[in-house]
Amino acid sequence: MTILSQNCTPFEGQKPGTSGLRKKTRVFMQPGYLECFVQSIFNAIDGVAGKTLVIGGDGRFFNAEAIQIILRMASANGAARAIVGQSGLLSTPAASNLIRQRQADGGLILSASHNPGGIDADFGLKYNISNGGPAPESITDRIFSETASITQYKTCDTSDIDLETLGDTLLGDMTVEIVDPVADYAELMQTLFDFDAIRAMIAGGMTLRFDAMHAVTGPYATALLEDQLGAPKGSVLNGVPLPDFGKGHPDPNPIWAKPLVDMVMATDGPDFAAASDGDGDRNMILGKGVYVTPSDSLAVLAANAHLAPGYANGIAGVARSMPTSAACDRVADALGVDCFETPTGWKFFGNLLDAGRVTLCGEESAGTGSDHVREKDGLWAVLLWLNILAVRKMSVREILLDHWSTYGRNYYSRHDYEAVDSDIARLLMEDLTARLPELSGQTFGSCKIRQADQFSYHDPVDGSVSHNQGLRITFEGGGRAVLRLSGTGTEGATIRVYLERYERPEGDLDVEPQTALQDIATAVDRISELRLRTGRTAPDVMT
Ligand code: VG1
Ligand code: CO
Repeated sequence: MTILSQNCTPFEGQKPGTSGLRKKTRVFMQPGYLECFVQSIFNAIDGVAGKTLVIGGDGRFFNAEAIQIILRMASANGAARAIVGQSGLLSTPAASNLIRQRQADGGLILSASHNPGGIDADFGLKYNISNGGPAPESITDRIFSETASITQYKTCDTSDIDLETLGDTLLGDMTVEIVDPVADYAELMQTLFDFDAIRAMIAGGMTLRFDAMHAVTGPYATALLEDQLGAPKGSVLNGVPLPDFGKGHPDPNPIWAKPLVDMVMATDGPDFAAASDGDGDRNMILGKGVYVTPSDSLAVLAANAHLAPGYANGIAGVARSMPTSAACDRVADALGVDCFETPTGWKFFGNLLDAGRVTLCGEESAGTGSDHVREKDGLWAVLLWLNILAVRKMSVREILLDHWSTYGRNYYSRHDYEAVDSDIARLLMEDLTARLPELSGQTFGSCKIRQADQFSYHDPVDGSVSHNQGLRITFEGGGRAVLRLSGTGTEGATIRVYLERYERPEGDLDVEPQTALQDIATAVDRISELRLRTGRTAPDVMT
């Protein structure tokens, strides 16, 4: 085998966003594009000589080809071992688990997560560090600066590796180990949850559906829910991973997983339903006749986690991204544990988890997880919900109503305006940022602004500071709006508007959320001139 040093010129814009680099698939497929980014990652971490890497992805179009390219480069750069999921598949949480279990030095996860897949859709790649979590900003900044000055990458002239046969093979001096993508993850889940109790609940007639959305969780959900927990065949829907996710968006929300939502809203619907995203780290939870907002789900999990064996000693603390509702803060208060507010993106939870300051983390975008790995974890959330249902012997709706009548309800919704002209979006945010200091005290409709600022995060563990993490507007009476630009899109800009209003336990807990948030939504539109400036009359997605 010959090691080749290929000359290259930097590609513009290889800047990792909220969760790695995401671009149109055809952009990633340009000759040298993936190679330049991968070599920049290797350069940024002082090379991979002698190191062990975990490699896998969500199975989308270009997944297998990209893995072959990465394997050749890892070998040429002197890596000792690459642990690869069979067929190139690894869910993001399973990859995180493998990095930790095998004490690998890091991992490369190929995914654009909830973004659609296909040659005309999206592709992505991110680097995770040895704790199993996404590289922190200090490393992603270094990667980006490497991409701007790269002149050469290393690869080798070998034929493709067989990704199907389990076991070890050699690629140059590097061992490639193909592993079952599900086995270690499923074993970890068994240590956390009471499988017997869940099995008994399902055998007793509790019905469930899990929509894998033709993405990576299909094999995981089939193994866990059907094979191990005894849910009847067919409980897992769309369980075969497809390179284009069956042409859908593998985004578990009421828009993209509408068939599942319709199913649970029907009178003969299942008792419990859930969906996950492209790479298996998100979850949407539904019960018969009820959608659980992700922020509420985090709060319910925090309040009930001790009912599962893995969390029987209680939780050390909880962390949520800033735009996530404050529902979990009230639970943390009641439990007497800390609650941290971080910027959007799982990379900000890593330090808190490593330091043992928090056990549970969550984001309003349907991500929840715990210290069992360093990524959010869709099936983990599903299993924790099932464990709680099995112990409390109540329906999802009853648990939710009980939660609200104990802690009050944080009415919550996110409104997304997608593929907005980038300049218009940037100007909107800049102008609003400039006006923040003068906003407090002003009244828009029925909403009086108490405070308006830009969120900066001071990491309590390593002292690092991250600026410009979203605009916050709080209102008299406890309402809040947050505006930020998405860091995962591949087309124009996506403006996210997060709306929240708290209702006390004695108040009206059963208002339709969009109605409950109408006044705040109208005020935000007037404050930001969003509709006027973008020409949009309604959000593309409301979660
Ligand atoms: C979105 C979500 C964020 C999540 C990120 C990655 O980021 O808002 O909460 O961590 O996606 O999730 P943004 O910058 O577009 O708002 V995943 O499941 O797409 O890796
Ligand atoms: Co994801």
